[in-house]
Amino acid sequence: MRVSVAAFAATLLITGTAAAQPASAHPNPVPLRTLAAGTGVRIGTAVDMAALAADTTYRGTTAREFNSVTAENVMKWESVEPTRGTYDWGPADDLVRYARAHGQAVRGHTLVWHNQLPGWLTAGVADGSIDSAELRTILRNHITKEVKRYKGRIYQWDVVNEVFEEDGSLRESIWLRRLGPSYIEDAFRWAHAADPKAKLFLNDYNVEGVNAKSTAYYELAKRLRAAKIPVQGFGIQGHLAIQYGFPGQVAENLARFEKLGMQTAFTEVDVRMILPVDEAKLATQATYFRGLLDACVQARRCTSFTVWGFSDKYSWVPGVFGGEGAATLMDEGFVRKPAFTAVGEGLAEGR
Ligand code: 9MR
Repeated sequence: MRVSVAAFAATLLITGTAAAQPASAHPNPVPLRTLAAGTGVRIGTAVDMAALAADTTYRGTTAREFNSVTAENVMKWESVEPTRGTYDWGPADDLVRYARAHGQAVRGHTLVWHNQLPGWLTAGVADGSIDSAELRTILRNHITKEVKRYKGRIYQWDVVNEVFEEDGSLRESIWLRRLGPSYIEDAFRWAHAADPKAKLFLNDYNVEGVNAKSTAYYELAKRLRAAKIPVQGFGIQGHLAIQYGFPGQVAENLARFEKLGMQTAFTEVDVRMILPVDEAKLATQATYFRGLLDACVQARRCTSFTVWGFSDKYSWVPGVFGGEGAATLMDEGFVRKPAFTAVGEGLAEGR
């Protein structure tokens, strides 16, 4: 990425002189997805299917601004197989159809996780009615069925999600406990067999910079790739908080995975703050979004930058972190924040 003077001047024309101005001063700037064209990076969002059905502003913004979408919840196991053997693909199919109609690519999220598992599965494992051999078969069928259903329509799958602890040890889960660590490579093999063209990702939070957890992923990826296991991407969620500081060595972290021949992606970016909101916090937030975006744009193989929702109206943050929020690009009334402007400028300068 090189920024010419002309391109920089064009950026100012497109997006205004930025953070100093209130977000609402630019009622109709160039869509983020237009700015992203030519950067090599798709700009994405998680999609809340209930909001997409009910809220026209939400729907319009999703279509206008983004060229990649991720199901916030409806592709997770508890959603697609709430009762054993009974599938509900409706909402996930709706998202894939919506994306196609709007020229958007779809990231698949997520095949193997310790959260949002169906009750029949966790209960069966707990009471012993599902033994380890059966659990492995169930996992294989789940991955095969879901990946095959969307074969050719999902460009990246988060195959395993959040499998390490902060110290770099494998996370305690029913998968590790019952199947042992080989469940990870099995999951990638099964997903690859079901859709050989989809890029298959590891995905986690707190792995933006170089640290014990991201290094555990690096060692895992190196080992799996040496053994010819089909793992092609490292997904960095990017759930940041301004009170904890910006992570160090983000560029170095992306580069080491790319050196293994892998793609990278930011998959769930949001930047929360302790409420109430003020101008200084919003300005800091904008620099955090921009910092991750720039790392992606400047990396050689960073393919997508996805925000975990674009309006505070539907963000998961306040429900989980008491007293925190305002983590997305737009406020609850869909007014663009300085962070929105910063992302637009980062994309414009990255072309
Ligand atoms: O945003 C999702 C929220 O609506 C769900 O209630 C929650 C359940 O655990 O999952 C949230 O999404 C998570 C994502 O799937 C994986 N990384 C962390 C995200 C935020 O918790």
